[in-house]
Amino acid sequence: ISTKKVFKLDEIREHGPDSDRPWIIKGNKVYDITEWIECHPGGKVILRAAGSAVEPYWDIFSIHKKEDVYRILEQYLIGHVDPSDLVDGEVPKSSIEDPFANDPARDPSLVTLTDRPCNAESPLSELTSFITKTAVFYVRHHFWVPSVGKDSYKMTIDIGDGSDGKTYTLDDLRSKFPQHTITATLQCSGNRRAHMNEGSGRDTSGLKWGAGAISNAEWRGPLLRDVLKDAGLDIARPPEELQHVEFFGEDTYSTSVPLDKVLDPRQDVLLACEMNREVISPDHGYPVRVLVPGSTAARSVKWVNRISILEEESQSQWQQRDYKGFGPNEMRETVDWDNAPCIQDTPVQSAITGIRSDKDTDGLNSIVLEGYAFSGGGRKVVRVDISLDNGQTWSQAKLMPDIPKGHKAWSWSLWTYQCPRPPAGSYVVVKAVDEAYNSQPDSHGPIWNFRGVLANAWHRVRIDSII
Ligand code: MTE
Ligand code: MO
Repeated sequence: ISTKKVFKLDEIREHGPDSDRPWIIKGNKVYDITEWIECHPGGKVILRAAGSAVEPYWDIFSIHKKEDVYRILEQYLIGHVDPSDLVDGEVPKSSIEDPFANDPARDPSLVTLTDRPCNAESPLSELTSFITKTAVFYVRHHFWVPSVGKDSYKMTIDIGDGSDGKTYTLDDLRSKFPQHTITATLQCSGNRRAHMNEGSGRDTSGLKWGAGAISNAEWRGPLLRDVLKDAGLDIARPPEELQHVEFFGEDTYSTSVPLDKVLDPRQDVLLACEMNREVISPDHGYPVRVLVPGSTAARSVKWVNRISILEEESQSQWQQRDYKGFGPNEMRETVDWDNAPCIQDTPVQSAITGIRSDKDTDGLNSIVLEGYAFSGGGRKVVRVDISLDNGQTWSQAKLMPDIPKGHKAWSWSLWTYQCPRPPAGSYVVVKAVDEAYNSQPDSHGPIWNFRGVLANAWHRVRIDSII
């Protein structure tokens, strides 16, 4: 296709969200984004701009304003806007509805990485209690917070038998099924990405989370398997070809988990309607979120309104082109996304969240270290090792006696460690071991991956930096 072509605005408008070949305008250039939609990190949301100028959307979604995005777009250039349709050299911009207008007010102590969409860490000082208060539970959104009314809320369950599926109201989910309570930690696949960048000296793509993209809460709601059974799935003997369960969020986010995980009553996969004994807050999925304990948090879909049983994994961007790990030599341009497994269970992790000065029983200067340790798949943390000399010698931290709820260890273990104050400039280090005797790697270089996921090397902190 020649990129010298000139298009009238009327013609461009025909290539709107519902057309076979959607176009967008940026500046005075016209792009056919048909091929981009499939690999666009935001999925189909880009269609909002189809048939018109993209700038008003990118003003809102400011993460697009960077060179690599512009470079991708250039591949789809098909021509220019007819100069006679331009006003002062620009396409007249229509005002658009701000989708972030309904985002809730947030606790100022959250450590905000991006505002629109909201991505915010829990302050480390809040991660020293077993249950994280809802207001300071980390927030990770790909889009805005959709507003879903509790009376208009409907959940459709499609059991993969070719029928239209069965629909449930919030009241159905709350009153027709036994309600279960679990405590479970959610951890973003990108937790500690900043540590991976710093530790390896190599940058990765993605938000630079420290150790606060993780939190623990109490969740309550029906078991998803009970709802699937009610919708007609033979949960004792599901059809052999059905292997995956896909969750769709009101914000267009979607992803899937293996059906086996959902059907096992001891895996505690919930349709959570409560978080910390209150209705779920808007940021965490009001009115219903899926809670897949032990799996990376990306699978716990918020504002879920449709669930489908499928033969294959979700084909969404977030299943197929994100949340996968690769070797330290592999780069975005050459990796084989299709053959890499998506992250479900996560490896063992730990971090130091606090160091404070104290006096020991003899009145001598000491320090108390605090932190969390967590492993995926419900594997319990059995030991936390501490070094005060950057990994030369070790001793064990004390695991807190918190009592998690659920069939497996879905919650983190908090730990403390008291010791004489080491000399300034010392590095204190933590690493944890889970019940399968998995341990953490000592450094990030060998586990570096270009997306910066699964950063779980030993956490080292220079002692004078945070006392
Ligand atoms: N669900 C929807 N619908 N939209 C999202 O953007 N983000 C996922 C997951 N579920 C997301 C979602 C990711 S990547 C993470 S880490 C967790 O939600 C974050 O959950 P939280 O915001 O309650 O901490
Ligand atoms: Mo995430």
